[in-house]
Amino acid sequence: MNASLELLAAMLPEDVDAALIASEVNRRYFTGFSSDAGYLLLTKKDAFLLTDFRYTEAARNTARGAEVIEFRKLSETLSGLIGKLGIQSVALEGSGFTINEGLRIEKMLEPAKAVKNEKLDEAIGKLRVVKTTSEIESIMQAQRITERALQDILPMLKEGTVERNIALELEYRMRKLGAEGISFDLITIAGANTSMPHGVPGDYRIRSGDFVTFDIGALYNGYHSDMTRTYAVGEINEKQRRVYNTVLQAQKLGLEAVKAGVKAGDVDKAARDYIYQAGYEGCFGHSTGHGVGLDIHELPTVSSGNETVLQSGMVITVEPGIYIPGEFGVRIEDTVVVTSDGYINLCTIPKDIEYCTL
Ligand SMILES: [Mn+2]
Repeated sequence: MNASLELLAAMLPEDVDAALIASEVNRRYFTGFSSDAGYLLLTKKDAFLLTDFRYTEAARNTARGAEVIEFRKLSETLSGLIGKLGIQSVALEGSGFTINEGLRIEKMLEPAKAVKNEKLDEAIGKLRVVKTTSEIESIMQAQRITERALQDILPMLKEGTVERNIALELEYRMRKLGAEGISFDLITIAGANTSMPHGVPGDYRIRSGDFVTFDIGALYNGYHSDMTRTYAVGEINEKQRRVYNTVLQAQKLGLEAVKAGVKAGDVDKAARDYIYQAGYEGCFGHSTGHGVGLDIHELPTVSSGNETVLQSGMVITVEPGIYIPGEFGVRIEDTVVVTSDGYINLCTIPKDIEYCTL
C-alpha cells in the first residue's frame, strides 16, 4: 500500500473489514491512476484495483500501492476476493455509485454485508481536505497555466469581441500550455451578463464601459485551479467603481482572516459583513469560497456559519461578489493555501482597478 491508502486503511470504520471505492476521483486520489471505470477494494492490510481489459496495462504501469486485478465478470472477481480474504462486511463509498449500481454491487458482495453510512466518506474527506506538497504543486501549475493564458488573450479585451470567442481562445491557450483541459466551463461574460454569477458566455459583443468577468481554471495532473478577475473595458462610471472597490476590499478582508485555526465561517463573515455594511445586502447571494483539489468544489466550504476549522495545507478560494441584476456584477477570486500564520496566494494577477482597466 502507499501512504494515502495506509492512512485510509487505519481509518476504516471499526465495524467493517473492507471498503469499496468506485468514484473516479477517489480511485485517482488513492492510487494515482485515473480511468472512467473501476473499483478499489481496500482491507485493513491490502488494496486491490479492479479494472477491465481496457485499462489493465495502463493501470499496471501507473497505479501505486494497489494490486491491479483484471476482471471479466465483476461479480465473480469480487466474490472470489471476498471469499479468499474472509471479508464479512464492506463499507460502500457514498458518492461513487448510482443507486442502481449500489444495489447491484450489494448483491455481488454477498454473503458479505454492504455497510452504508457516512463514516467512510468522512474518513476520505478528512484525508483529501489537507493537501500534500505534490498536490499543491499540481494546483500551482494549473494556476500558472491559467494566468499565462489570461495574459495572452488580454488584447482581445476591447469593443466588439464576442464573449464566447474569449472562452474558446483561453481554452486553446491553456491546452497549448500543457493543461489536460479546463476546470469547468470557462466564464467569460461582459456587460449586463456579469450580474449573473455563473453566466454562460454567448454572442454578446463587448462595449466600452463594460465589466468583463473571467472565472477560469485549468486542469493539471487531475488538479483544478480557480480564479476570478473582473476587468473594465474603457471608462467605467462611479457606481461601477464603487462596487468594484467594495468587492476588492471585502476580498482583502476575507483573505486577511485566513489562517490555520480560524473557522471557515469567519472568513465568510469578514468578507460578507463589509459588503452588507456598504449597502449591498442582497447582492451577494453565494458562499465566499470553497476547497479546490481533484474536484473544483470540495471541502471545506467557506460559507456563513461554517464551523470547519482551517488547517495548514487546506486549499480554499476567497471570492466575494456584488451582483446588480440588469446592470453589472463584480467578483474577485483567489485560491490560497492555508498556513499557520496566514496563507500563500496561488493567484498573482493584480486586482486593483487601475491594473484591471484596459
Ligand atoms: Mn470558485
